Amino acid sequence: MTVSSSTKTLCPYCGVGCGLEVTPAGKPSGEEKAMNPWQVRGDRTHPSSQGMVCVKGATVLESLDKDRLLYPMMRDSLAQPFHRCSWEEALERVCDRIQTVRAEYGANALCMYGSGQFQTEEYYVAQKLIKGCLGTNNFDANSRLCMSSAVAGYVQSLGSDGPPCCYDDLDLTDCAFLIGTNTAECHPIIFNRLRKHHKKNPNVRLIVVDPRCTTTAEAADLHLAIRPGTDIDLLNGIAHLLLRWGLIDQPFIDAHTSGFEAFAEVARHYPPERVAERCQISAAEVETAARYWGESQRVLSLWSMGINQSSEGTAKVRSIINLHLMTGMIGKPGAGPFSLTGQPNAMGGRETGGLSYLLPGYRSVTNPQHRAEVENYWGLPAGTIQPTPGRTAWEMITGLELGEVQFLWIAATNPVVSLPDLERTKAALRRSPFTVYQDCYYPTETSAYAHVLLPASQWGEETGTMTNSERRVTLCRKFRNPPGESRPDWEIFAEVGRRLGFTHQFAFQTAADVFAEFVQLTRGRPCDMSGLSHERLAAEGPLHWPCPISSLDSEADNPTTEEGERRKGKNSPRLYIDLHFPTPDGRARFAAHHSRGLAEPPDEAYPFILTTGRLYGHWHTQTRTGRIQKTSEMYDSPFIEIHPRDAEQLGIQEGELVEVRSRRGMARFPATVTKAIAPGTVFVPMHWGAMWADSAEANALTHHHACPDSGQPELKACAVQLAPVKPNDSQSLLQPSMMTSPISV
Ligand SMILES: Nc1nc2c(c(=O)[nH]1)N[C@H]1C(S)=C(S)[C@@H](COP(=O)(O)OP(=O)(O)OC[C@H]3O[C@@H](n4cnc5c(=O)[nH]c(N)nc54)[C@H](O)[C@@H]3O)O[C@H]1N2
Ligand SMILES: Nc1nc2c(c(=O)[nH]1)N[C@H]1C(S)=C(S)[C@@H](COP(=O)(O)OP(=O)(O)OC[C@H]3O[C@@H](n4cnc5c(=O)[nH]c(N)nc54)[C@H](O)[C@@H]3O)O[C@H]1N2
Ligand code: SF4
Ligand SMILES: [Mo]
Repeated sequence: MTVSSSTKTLCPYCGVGCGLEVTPAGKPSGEEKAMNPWQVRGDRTHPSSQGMVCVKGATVLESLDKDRLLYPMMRDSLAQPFHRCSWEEALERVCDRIQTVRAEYGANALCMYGSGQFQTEEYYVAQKLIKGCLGTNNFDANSRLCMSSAVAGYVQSLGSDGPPCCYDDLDLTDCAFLIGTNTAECHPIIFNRLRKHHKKNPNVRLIVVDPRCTTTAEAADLHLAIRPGTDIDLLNGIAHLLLRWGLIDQPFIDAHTSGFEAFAEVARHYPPERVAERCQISAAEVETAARYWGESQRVLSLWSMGINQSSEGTAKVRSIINLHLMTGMIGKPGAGPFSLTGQPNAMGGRETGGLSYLLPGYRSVTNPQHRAEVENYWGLPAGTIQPTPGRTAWEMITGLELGEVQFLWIAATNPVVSLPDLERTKAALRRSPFTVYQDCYYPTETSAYAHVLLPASQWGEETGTMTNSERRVTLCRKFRNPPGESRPDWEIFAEVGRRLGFTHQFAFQTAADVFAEFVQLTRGRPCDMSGLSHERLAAEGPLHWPCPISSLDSEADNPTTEEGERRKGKNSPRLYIDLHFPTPDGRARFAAHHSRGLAEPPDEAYPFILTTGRLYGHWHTQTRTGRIQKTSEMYDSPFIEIHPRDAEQLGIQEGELVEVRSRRGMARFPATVTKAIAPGTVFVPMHWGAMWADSAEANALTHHHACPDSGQPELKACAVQLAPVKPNDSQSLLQPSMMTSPISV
């Protein structure tokens, strides 16, 4: 057991990636009996966070021993109770099933649905097992619901995935453009840093684009409360004015981009009056935003789910990048398009190929050379890796409906809360012939739909790496033993691989071995991490990629320049500082997009736009934060935000229960009547699944329609109708406390 007096690790929650330090708390005595044996604080030496943490990082220890899944369990059908079984029995059943399904239906009837909460090593071993050894690309992750539009946008516009900026840019920008992100609640330590810089420097502008007046928007110099789904109109409107005023960087455009003319032609159709009407803001507000852009030397755009979770998410991302390209604001300190990663290791997922069209090292399954490189490295026969993308998360659901998916392995995600159109999702999972669920907690909403439960160890119980939003890789060290019989995810995947006959491919002894194998596959790729190892990260602390091994000891480089640092294998904080982009012609590409609008616009029957999102103290489906006193006490219950004008029209009073219906489902929430939301739009948090409240699931209402380029569903907008619930109906509808028994299907 690796217990030392102080263990440096990373916060397991959001993509800010704050360093944490865990120390033994000393012996509990007297009334302190319930005291946790560990205590946690921010790691002052972590360069990304410099000792800062938010409430989630500060309280995470409390969740470690609550309701853990401690041993494997199984049952023959969902109608039966689970019974405890040995790892031997559980793995034998899983492997038998994989073999039978492969033989009877082919490898494409097998699916794994994973998570940005895997460590990089776990992601990598899963890719090798599913896409390599089993020969199906049906591995997808919850990042499909999260970052896939950012990935597609970066690839299409810049030639490769990878956020080009770093957190130091937060202190260097003179205009922060925050669009579709509630940074103050969801990336709090990034927001604190930006806020400090903004407060200290009166000339620095802060623009926030969000249909809600969030905590983030409250701090802005300019808040544009646009109608949901009108981001492209606004972005094209800003471009229109920059063109009209000549505030563009023509030499940059000429030397480093392509497609400008087609884009400029589109932007000509977006005069401020038209944009104002579409976005339901004033023309003066559009002009102010454009003026801030035009007057600034270093604009830094930050975005997250208000952009990505859209049926035109990729086009939205590309429209943000357009503004950076036309003003030359990329590849220099303080400027650039900077997607804020949601989960702690969504970045590592991208590096290891953790979506159904990717392969490790920012490779693609559709590229024959990429497939050959990976097959060769994995010691597999040519042609093993399939040339077409596998199923997206939602296509796994439709595959179950059609009987095409016969085996589903879910790990480190809770889809019975987080996937769209939950009634349909649940019905499909009920039909699943065989579902394996690998999680740390029991019960969760998803465990009710599984045939086999595999207990995973989690944060603090296994050593591995994660990459945060600024491409910085941290070694997350183990400080306690896994409870019960739980095991690290990568060990479970590797064991299954060996049992299926791939002993050579899964001979890893430690996570460090896995990492060493993985980083070799990134050699020469845009996300080159070949200079990294667990050993080096332990010795030097967290490091940025690109970090190639090739010139670790090169004498010729000038270490005082960023490029010199990079070539010496040191951490390189920014991409594209040479203004060369990884496209065939080395130029970044403009995109010419008009908005297509929402997939399900409001109409007479469903007149409101429902948007969904997050709260500061909760993490997703509450598997951890719902079990922590401080964070669970921060919010009494779920709620729906509704504008006073709409509330009055519908006869809804503050605190009254509102029934919300979409074409797919129903949910009920107490009303929060507030001007913080635009009229015509309502907001509910995503955190309350069936375990934590009755009928308060945001995703009972949402739809699955997704961006055609990224496959990311439009979780941020669907059409709903509202009605107050009559007082005598409202009894016992809300149970804010957690249910104690496993929920049934
Ligand atoms: N406290 C907390 N922090 C988290 C998480 C958590 O669960 N809790 N989860 C992490 C993860 S995985 C993620 S992905 C991130 C998400 O981080 P964010 O994206 O910041 O969070 P959300 O609340 O989902 O959505 C952000 C905002 O988008 C706005 N929005 C809705 N529709 C539109 C639109 O059409 N246009 C624009 N411009 N804005 C729109 C919403 O009003 C909302 O305020 O947070 C990470 N951090
Ligand atoms: N309506 C609506 N829906 C949304 C969103 C939204 O904004 N609106 N956001 C979407 C986004 S961006 C995201 S990222 C998803 C998040 O949705 P989920 O991924 O479903 O949410 P989590 O609650 O984080 O689930 C993670 C699970 O992994 C388990 N876990 C933690 N660590 C480990 C580990 O090391 N190993 C294993 N095996 N398990 C582990 C936890 O116990 C938990 O059950 O929700 C999506 N759904
Ligand atoms: S900002 Fe994110 S990474 Fe940092 S402590 Fe909070 S949840 Fe953890
Ligand atoms: Mo996310």
